[in-house]
Amino acid sequence: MNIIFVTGNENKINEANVILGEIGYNVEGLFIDGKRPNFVEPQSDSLMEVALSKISQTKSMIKNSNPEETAILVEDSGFFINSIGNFPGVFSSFVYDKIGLTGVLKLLINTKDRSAEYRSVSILDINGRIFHSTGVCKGEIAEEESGNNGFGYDPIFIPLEGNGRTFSQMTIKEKSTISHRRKSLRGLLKYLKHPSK
Ligand code: ITT
Repeated sequence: MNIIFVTGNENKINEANVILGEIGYNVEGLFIDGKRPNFVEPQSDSLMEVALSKISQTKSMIKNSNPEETAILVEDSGFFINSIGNFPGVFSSFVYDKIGLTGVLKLLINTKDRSAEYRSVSILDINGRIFHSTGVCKGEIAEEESGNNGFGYDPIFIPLEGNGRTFSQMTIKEKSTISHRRKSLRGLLKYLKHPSK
């Protein structure tokens, strides 16, 4: 069974390949006419709604070319900071582009509670049947950026299970043993056929 991961973020495909690849699945990105398709992002405060909308947009784009035995995967994540009302949440991409990590760190100056979490929602469409799974990774916001790996908020996020290192100070394999994406994607395994079938 092939898994087509519909995302514009190559890092997410790489992580999905580590998480599902070590148990034999191959995850590929979606290209239509050689390009990654563009999606209309719905105005919603729910990760689940955003992910479901991407599934239905994908299905109308590949209506006549969706081969049997292909699972369509969408995974939507966000970064939620406790002390500022779970901001940026569904606006994580927008906030990252507009104010960057420096701007986010400024929001937390003199804030004692630096707890935050990544949340992930994965939706799988197998021949029209929809399955879903979620994952959370809890941690703290660092005082400053550290590390060169990962993407997005990783340089300022210290997961509880990471010996004090940010996600950016870990290899993709280390991040993928504890991440929100791992919990969310591995939760889909019960719906997927064994990779050799
Ligand atoms: P697609 O929607 O095209 O899949 P995206 O990059 O917009 O790609 P998300 O909507 O899932 O991805 O995530 C929103 C933002 O949250 C993303 O741009 C990052 O800034 C941040 N984010 C999500 N997961 C992350 C992770 O594992 N590490 C660091 N930042 C992450």
